Amino acid sequence: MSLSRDAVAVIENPVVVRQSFHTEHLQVDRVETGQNNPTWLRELQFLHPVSGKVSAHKLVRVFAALCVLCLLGGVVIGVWFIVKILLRPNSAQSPASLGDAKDTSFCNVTEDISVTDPRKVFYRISVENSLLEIQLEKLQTWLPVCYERWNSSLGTLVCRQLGYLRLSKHKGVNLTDIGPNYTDGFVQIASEHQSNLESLWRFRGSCSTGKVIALKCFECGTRAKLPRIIGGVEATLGRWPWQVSLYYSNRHICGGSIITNQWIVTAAHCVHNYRLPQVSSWVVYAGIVTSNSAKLAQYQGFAVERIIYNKNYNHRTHDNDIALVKLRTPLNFSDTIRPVCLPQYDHDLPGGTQCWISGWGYTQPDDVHIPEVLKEAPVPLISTKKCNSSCMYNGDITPRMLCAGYTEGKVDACQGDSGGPLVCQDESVWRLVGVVSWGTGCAEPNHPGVYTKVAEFLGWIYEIIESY
Ligand code: 4AZ
Repeated sequence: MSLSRDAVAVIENPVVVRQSFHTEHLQVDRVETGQNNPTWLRELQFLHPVSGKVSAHKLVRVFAALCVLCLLGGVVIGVWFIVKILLRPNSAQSPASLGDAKDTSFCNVTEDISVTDPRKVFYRISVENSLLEIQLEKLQTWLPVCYERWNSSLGTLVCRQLGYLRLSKHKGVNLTDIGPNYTDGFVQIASEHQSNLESLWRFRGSCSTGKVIALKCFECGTRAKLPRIIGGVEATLGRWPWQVSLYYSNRHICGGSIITNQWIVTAAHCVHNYRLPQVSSWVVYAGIVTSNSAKLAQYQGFAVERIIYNKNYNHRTHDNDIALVKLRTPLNFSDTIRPVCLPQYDHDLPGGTQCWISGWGYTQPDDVHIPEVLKEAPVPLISTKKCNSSCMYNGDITPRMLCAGYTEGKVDACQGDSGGPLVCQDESVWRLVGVVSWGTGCAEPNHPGVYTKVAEFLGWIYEIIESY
């Protein structure tokens, strides 16, 4: 991750005006006085090519003419300078631009914070009593779901809508046990076959089974209450418990994120060049913040069983830059090793949403320096409209990518952070919204980090995890 050096304000280079006399175009004849003349005089003698004899009077006139010319030139340059300074935007007043080597003021595309939510049905699980609650399109209230025609496959689908990988537990709870909070009616599962989950739910005034659904989904996206460094950029153990380091031949190559006890999400470009049969050269380190070989020798790395990168990955455009790594043995979850949640279906976060990146990537854009300790930084999402504008990536951002960072640069992911997480906290859980993918340089103005948009790959992730 790159936190670029706070450079001092750079004043724009004035154009260096070189005044040169192109004597080579002018014939300098041999003059009798030739070799003994001082240089300046020799150069002036071309002005009198016929005789080569220069009277003092003429010399004074030429000299005076030159002085006038110089004076005029000076005045013109001075006026040009003043006009340029007056026309410049007042960047010194903006603290964000203090360290900018490049002017970002031309890139004032306003952030589009409104996102249209395509969802018609909303789901939540009550923290108090684990009841599944549904909000149907035109109704404002959250309703419990009648335990009729319910099964575990439906439970898995509901959990996945919410960004949880799978269902952990489900049961029917007696209406008499849930208290007086639910008086507005129920949601019931339609008796006729439905092709999608959204059209399955019906409003009912009563629930004939006398039972409603309670569920628990696979737990993810939480962290233990651990101490942290205030104001620091070095992460403490347990702050990003899903972060892993992917080692290839004893070298840190990329980051990754734990999503189940056997699966890691990373970038396709991290693993694309090292396909089979070198799977055995990969080792995954989890539950660490210090990533140097000496320290890691104390930890047990996890061997890799399989690497699957998205077959639509395009190494030229960076499109579909996502891969899954399966571990040979499952991880034991603890305070320092935990999975992150996936994004909810159809739920785009607006530009400006504060998210976080973490990784062991380069800490200076121009310096091949890998930090020992995991670094973290907050980065706001940037809407694709803004990121695709001509002042940023000019149309290179596909619907499977998203941008995060700052117009003025300075904080960004960099080489070595690739494959690692961009996480955003949503409804109290942390979700893997992006995977560090690419960008023009690191922390450059108008070139924020580009991330694989995980929400576009939910179906692919579930499919792979179920089939391998
Ligand atoms: C890389 O080379 C890389 N500034 C990763 C992220 C970014 C640039 C390059 C974003 O892996």
